[in-house]
Amino acid sequence: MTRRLLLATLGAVPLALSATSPIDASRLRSRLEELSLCGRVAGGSFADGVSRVAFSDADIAGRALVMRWMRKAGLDPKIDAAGNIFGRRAGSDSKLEPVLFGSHTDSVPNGGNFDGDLGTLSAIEVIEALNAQRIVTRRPLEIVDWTNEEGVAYNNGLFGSRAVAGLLDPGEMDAVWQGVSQKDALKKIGGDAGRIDSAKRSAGWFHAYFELHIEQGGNLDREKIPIGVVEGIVAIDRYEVEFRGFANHAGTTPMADRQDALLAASELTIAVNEIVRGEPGRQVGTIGHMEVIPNAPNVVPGMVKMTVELRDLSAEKILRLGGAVETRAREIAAKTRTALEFRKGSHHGSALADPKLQTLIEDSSAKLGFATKRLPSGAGHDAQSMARMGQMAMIFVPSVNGISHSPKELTRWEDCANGAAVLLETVRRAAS
Ligand code: HGY
Ligand code: MN
Ligand code: MN
Repeated sequence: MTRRLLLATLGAVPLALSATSPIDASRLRSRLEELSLCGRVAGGSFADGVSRVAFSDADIAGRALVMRWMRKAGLDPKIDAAGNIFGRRAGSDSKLEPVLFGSHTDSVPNGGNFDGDLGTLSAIEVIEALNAQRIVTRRPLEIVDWTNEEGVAYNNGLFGSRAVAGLLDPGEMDAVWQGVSQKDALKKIGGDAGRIDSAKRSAGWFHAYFELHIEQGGNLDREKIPIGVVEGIVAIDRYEVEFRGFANHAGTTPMADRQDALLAASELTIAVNEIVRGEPGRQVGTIGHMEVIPNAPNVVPGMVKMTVELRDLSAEKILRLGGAVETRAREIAAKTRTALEFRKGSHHGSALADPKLQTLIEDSSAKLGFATKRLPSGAGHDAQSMARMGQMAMIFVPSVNGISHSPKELTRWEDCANGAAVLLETVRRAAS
């Protein structure tokens, strides 16, 4: 046994996928590259990332590719009322609950080529590998491409998985975004708002849920560890904030007479940073979206619409921080003589991965010669919706320099294939 193989067996050195790996690494790569064409900027390249926001034409094109590849793997893709795409592979005992695994293929604007895509396409690769090995698992297998995980559209993420888990917010189906109703957007992707309740499944409908995903942080890359085993996923609170001032002439309105909505929004942006960094911990706060109205160089901004997003493993902490942010927003509105609307946009509870499934991922990784590390997820995932219905676990692979939600998002091809191989081994064991 070579030294490298010995070290790999000990889990010290990642063993690049041997040529005999059942995962077809080159097909996974070429499909990730092909999917990246859906939402690529005109004249761009793979390195320019994607804009494949849910319900967009690019999203629809990406979903069509996923369904084509599911069919090629012998599945018969079905779209539920929430637009989720499911593909089921029979097991030897059809009475058993399936092992469910997958991810999403919608992206943020100017996003990366791996967030969600790796987990969704690797799920198809797992089916292809089992077909090639003529393995029939005892449990049925079900793979999924979730609708609107990112929640850029309608400012509320994990839409498809929340619909399945019965976690849609009251009135959520009446939302309108960029002039399109949630109902019409769903119709575009084959969903049906009128039957949205039919997407809901009962708790325990699956035996276990697994999701392979890029870490989107820098821990694994920095420590040169090929596989991450997620311990838990953060809680995420999003607020919609509006400051209403008074639009007026930029040249003739004295500074003292202004009701400048952007001044108020700017002060709140700095305040959020101060409040979130004002105590120890790994909590984060982001002002990611801001709309200035009328957004003209020679007009004092009359209105600003913005989002405040807070995240931490502790839902209690971000609830408390959200209260502090709202208090500061009211003080700023009074000081700038602007009117404030401060609304809770969405709350996604934190979720713990199942310890037994974490061990299963570690054992699968060790068998393949991959070192592992347990870590929390600062990113939200559909797995946190599935955690409300049963046991879930996530497999991470390194993000180079921890960059994500950016065209610079990058996971090495070898790490993509490693992740898919661990997903295959984990699913095979869980379904046996
Ligand atoms: O925003 C997130 O954490 C995830 O990438 N949707
Ligand atoms: Mn994601
Ligand atoms: Mn994302």
